[in-house]
Amino acid sequence: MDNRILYVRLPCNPIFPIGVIYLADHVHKQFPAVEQRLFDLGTVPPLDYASALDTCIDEFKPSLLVFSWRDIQIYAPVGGRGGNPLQHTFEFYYARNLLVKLRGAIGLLRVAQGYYGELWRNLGLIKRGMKRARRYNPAVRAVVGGGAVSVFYEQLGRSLPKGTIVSVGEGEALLEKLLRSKDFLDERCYVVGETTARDRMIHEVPTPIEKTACDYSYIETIWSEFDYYLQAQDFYVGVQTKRGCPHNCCYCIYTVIEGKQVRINPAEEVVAEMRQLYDRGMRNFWFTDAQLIPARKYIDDVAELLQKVLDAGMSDIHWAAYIRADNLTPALCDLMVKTGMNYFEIGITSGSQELVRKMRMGYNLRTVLENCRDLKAAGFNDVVSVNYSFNVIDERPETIRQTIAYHRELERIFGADKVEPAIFFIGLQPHTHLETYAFAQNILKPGYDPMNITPWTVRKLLWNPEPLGSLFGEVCLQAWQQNPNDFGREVMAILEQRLGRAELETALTAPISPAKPLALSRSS
Ligand code: B12
Ligand code: SF4
Repeated sequence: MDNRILYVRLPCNPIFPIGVIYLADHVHKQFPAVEQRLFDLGTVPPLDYASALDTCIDEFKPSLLVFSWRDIQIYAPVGGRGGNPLQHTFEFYYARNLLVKLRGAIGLLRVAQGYYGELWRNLGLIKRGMKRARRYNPAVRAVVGGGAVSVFYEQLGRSLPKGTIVSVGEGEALLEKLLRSKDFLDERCYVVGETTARDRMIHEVPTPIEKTACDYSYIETIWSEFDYYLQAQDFYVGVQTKRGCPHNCCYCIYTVIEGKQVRINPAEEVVAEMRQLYDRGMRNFWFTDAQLIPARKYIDDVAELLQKVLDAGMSDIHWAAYIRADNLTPALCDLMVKTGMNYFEIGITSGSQELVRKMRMGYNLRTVLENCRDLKAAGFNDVVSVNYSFNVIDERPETIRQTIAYHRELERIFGADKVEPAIFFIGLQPHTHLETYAFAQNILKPGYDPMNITPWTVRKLLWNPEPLGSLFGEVCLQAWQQNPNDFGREVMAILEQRLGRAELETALTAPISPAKPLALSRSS
């Protein structure tokens, strides 16, 4: 039987499904004769998921089902799909008023219902799809992958049908081997009920592939919902310019999923890909790299890319990305502004150099400020989101005061209305240094279930330990009460009222001793 591949992007907010698009593009380039179809449940109303999937399978009769699952974790500083999970959790744990606590408990129940509901629904869709496809191809196989599977590959396998291939990280090489009927088990994957995930499999180096411009004239022939994303003017369409991040930030799993080896897609290929989208009317792009400029040595590559964007005449676009703002030069800032960067996120986590060092983040906060001044001088006048995760490690009133001083300096540079503090509390993820630290501190025991969201597990996974945990709990509750629509700024204001602000210089200098980086018993 000929290979017929159906890519199913499982339900998710409508974010451009770049992962499955790249997979289908890669397969098409290797196997032009293979029939493919792309089906994005992100564009289907929830009540129609099952029937729409059935219809698609009945029409296409796939022999291989590729399920892509983007996200599972829901903790964010903004309202999520089940309301604001962070707010409900904090109400439940930290509210003194019993009514607010009760409201938190009810909210948490709703969050749990939504979370488990989505999990079971997605697992149900995979099983349903398999059953339906078997009517036409008894030997049909299923492969599951995507961001959520990469993070929770060990846990998800327990609930998937026997024979399902569970994949970690990028899937191009695995699909290629599957289609060539080659042994694929040396890729980062396992088969449910037949093999088990190798110990520390996620840490294995991904098989490098050479990325060329995605061929959108092919993609539009296999994907009828493409227009959905083209028509809405506010979508940021994903374009990947590189894979990998060389850093070691203690809470981050990107550097493991994508690997530490940075692999750059040739600038002309990236621009050729953007040009195809541009010609179809797209003007907003999100460079989906874990970091657009992972280290100083990649500055020239990004400059080359942006120069080529300009040379290609795409002068009316906007773009956004995660930016490590310690890796900028005045010339690069100039290009960033000229090419239309209108939003970026910096994940400094703390405004205290001491803590940034302890979290192994490799940022020099003084350099970040200098580079931000260059960016402003180059004419950047849009929004920057600064991600702060309080209380990760060794937070003290003094380090909070330093973070406030740092934040106020960023506001002085860009304008207070342009700097959005995004207040996160780290959701502990498996395979990170922070997890190892939690084991070493007896906060978690090996074998815990990171997907479990019972209140006692969430209390540990949503990282906000005492002695400061209750203070942050109270401050956040006050901020939601006083100004729910500007939560981040309100948190900063309350913290400043309560604790004051340090001298900027103290934020920028980390004492060499005793500020040792996070001490762990195991290295990766
Ligand atoms: C860029 C990014 C964003 C951008 C997206 C911008 C845009 N317009 O595209 C923004 C900032 C908006 C964002 C938001 C969020 N994100 Co995000 N994001 C990422 C990031 C850094 C890259 C994703 C990406 O597009 N990569 C490029 C494409 C090409 O890769 P890909 O989609 O992963 O697909 C490849 C592989 O996964 C694999 N693959 C995919 N499907 C399949 C299927 C099979 C069968 C196989 C074999 C392989 C395979 O092959 C593909 C090609 O190589 C990842 C982390 C990371 N480094 O992967 C997090 C990540 C996807 N995000 C995540 C989350 C949680 C979110 C949020 C839900 C956070 C929140 N709580 O608010 C939000 C909201 C998203 C929503 N649905 O509403 C999680 C998801 C996993 C989880 N923990 O649940 C990730 C993995 C980060 C993490 N470690 O936690 N995100
Ligand atoms: S720089 Fe960003 S992507 Fe890289 S390890 Fe740190 S947090 Fe993760």
